[in-house]
Amino acid sequence: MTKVRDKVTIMHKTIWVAAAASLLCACGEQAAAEDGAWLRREIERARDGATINVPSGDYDMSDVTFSKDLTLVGPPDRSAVLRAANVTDKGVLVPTGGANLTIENLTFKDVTAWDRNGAGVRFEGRNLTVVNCLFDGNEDGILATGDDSGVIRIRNSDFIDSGFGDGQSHGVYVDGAALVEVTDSRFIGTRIGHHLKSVAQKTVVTGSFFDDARGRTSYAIDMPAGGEAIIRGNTLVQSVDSDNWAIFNYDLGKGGAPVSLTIEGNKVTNHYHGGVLFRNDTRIKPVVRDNEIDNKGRAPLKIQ
Ligand SMILES: [Ca+2]
Repeated sequence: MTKVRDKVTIMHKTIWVAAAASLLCACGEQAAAEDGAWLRREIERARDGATINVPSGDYDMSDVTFSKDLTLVGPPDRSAVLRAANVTDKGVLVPTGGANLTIENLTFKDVTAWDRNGAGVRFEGRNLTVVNCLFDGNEDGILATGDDSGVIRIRNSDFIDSGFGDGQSHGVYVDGAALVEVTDSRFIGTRIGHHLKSVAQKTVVTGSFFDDARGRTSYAIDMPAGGEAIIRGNTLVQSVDSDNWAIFNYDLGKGGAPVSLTIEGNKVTNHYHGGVLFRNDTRIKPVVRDNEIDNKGRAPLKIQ
């Protein structure tokens, strides 16, 4: 009898909870929104150029592909969390075919893929704008496979513990664009890969913070197709166990052309025993000035 009574009590509780949930639903969109399927439908139904407000919640979703222009906006505390419980093909959001995407105030978390390049945003569109987003524990925060006329702008965003750990995945990897611009953002603990890898024709990084932390990060900024590069007013920490000795890399390992390299007004703390501020494997003469280097390693960091 005791067991039956308990069951009845539990049933009453269940009914009460269900009633409360439906009341919440009647009050607004909050209760229905904690559901990846809901957001996937909203994206499917949205008109070209639409803005979708994404309420606080836990959105389990993968490989949401679209070719229209969209803006997705979460609450300012970044409590709308997009993640993929299952292994994805490419990532969570996958804009394609010339799509322009703006994301604001969203969190992307714990994304994996079968090829170890699971991205919060796998960007195959044209222009991408990222404002106040958090990328936490993904194999790639953003992997943009490139439209050579595209513009990728990242502002006030965080990339924490990115990378599978095999050196093939990064905080942000842009494999072709006209411009990559990173402003007032933070990259911490990228695992073996680079915090930022840009194959864009122009790369501008200002006011941002890069810390290898416990990630054994390789380069803070890798520019393997040269181009025009401006790295100004950033703060960087190279760890004692960084996967390589340099903080910035500028070469033509992925084609491109040498145009210009400016490294100025950065503050660097170097724990690595030796190493260099930048590696330049091209003929250009970089502009390097007003950088502050605080050496903590047994041998000093050289400039080049
Ligand atoms: Ca390094």
